[in-house]
Amino acid sequence: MVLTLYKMDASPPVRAVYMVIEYLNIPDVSYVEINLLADEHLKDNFLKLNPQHTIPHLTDGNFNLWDSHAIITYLVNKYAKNSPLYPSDPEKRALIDLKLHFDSAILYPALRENDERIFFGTDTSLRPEGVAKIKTAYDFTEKFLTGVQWMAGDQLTLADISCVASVSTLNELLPIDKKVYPNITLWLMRCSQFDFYKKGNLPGLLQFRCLLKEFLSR
Ligand SMILES: N[C@@H](CCC(=O)N[C@@H](CS)C(=O)NCC(=O)O)C(=O)O
Repeated sequence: MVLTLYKMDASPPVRAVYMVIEYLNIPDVSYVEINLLADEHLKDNFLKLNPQHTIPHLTDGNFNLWDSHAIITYLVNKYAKNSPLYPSDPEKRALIDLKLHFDSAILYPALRENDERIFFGTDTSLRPEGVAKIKTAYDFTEKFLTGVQWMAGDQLTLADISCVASVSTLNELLPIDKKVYPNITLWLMRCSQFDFYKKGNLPGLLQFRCLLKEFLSR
């Protein structure tokens, strides 16, 4: 069945899905552009698929799925059951799930709280409470990466892909100080060496950077 991904490249969770598609080499994915800045996610045809009106959104035939974390685990379960990205061992998988929930609950909300006020409001700088949320997110991430190379276990997994989409984008809003956050800095460099990152994350990250610059200089 042909997969269709509803997307906007600047969106970090969309880029997490792109990276997994790249890593797993999934063929024949078609793409539908949803321009959030033009409210295309609020149109009836998209709301019928996804009442929560978020991207990324995936259709696989008649099957509809949204939330990047649900989508990337579905893709591995369906297309690459034995992939080291999401091992089936219960403990290894649980630690990956833990970090996927960390992304959902801490990293991505820190991003959204800040960028929503800029892209959909009138703010042209970060608010102190927004900065504090990003610092808290960085502090946790720094601790998680102490003495280890990857977010969950001893190899790159879905946890890294999901978290790096958010952290690389947070870095555009509040640059990561390499003296305060040496572990995050090294992990970000490690992740950015991979082809799937260069193809799946970098182009949209650069679009995010341009949009941010444009909106901050209004
Ligand atoms: N936890 C969700 C977050 C999805 C999300 O909030 N996406 C944003 C774009 S980055 C969006 O669609 N915003 C439009 C809206 O919420 O109405 C995921 O991982 O997919």
